Amino acid sequence: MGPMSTHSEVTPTPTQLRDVAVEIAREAGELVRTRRAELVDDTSVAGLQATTTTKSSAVDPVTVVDQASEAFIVDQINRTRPGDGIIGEEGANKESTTGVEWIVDPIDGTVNFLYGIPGYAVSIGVAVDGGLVAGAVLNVATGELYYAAEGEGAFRDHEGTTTRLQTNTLNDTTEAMVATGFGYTSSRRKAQAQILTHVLPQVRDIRRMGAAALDFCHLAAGRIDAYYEHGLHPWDFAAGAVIAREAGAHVQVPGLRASGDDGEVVITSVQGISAAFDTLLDEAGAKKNVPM
Ligand code: LIP
Repeated sequence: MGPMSTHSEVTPTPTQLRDVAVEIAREAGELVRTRRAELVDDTSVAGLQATTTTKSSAVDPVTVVDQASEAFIVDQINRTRPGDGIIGEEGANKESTTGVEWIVDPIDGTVNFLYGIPGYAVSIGVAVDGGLVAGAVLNVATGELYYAAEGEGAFRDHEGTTTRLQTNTLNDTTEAMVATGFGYTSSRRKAQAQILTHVLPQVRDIRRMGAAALDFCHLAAGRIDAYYEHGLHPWDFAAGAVIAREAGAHVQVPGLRASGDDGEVVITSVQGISAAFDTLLDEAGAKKNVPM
């Protein structure tokens, strides 16, 4: 039995909420995989491009598969947890009557999805009374399923093997593999590039992999040592933040009512460099918001 939330019904435990998120992510991932296969053949993504529109800029795509994935996820959440709230990238916005909220990115890494770069994910985070408690992230291209519940650790399921995740151990930022990302407007990208000129010479290397949720999972799995990015929305970071935190990472994310348009920074890293990395980013001007 879960803790009593500020609402009348008994709130499910983080593990119970995690398991619902995992199941829905698996099913939504199958929808994303099959719909992409229907729209793309071996030689051309024209079918996918023909069903794609744009949002904040001409290079911020949304495909019919993003929309179909979110519609499916919302339907599944409403069937399973009808009183819960939902916030989704493609418009889902439902108040909670239970204190439980689902924060959904139906395809995180949409540009990778469009180009066929194997790093795009269904990301489902869960909050209770505004605090993130569970998350599931499925890399649809590789089948790697990451998941975590508050106090219960972080895991990856892949090809029949379950691995408990733990961040790397590192105490020197000059040896840190750092992931980051860039926005969809020229003005924000120019500011982000200027910050990068200060960061790049002071760390091992940079990776820009194109999906925030997976960047958090790569940190949890020890594939990178730190990640920062400005302008993420709650659906980009909600699930990944729980997975990285439960794998031992230091995690700083905006509130769940923040708008990515304000350009707040997300910063997460292995514990051993968290203070030094924060200072490095501060000196690079990265602690200030980078608006659109
Ligand atoms: C993406 C993020 C990525 C960021 C992209 C975009 P989307 O989310 O996952 O980290 O660099 O600009 O915001 O739009 O693919 O859901």
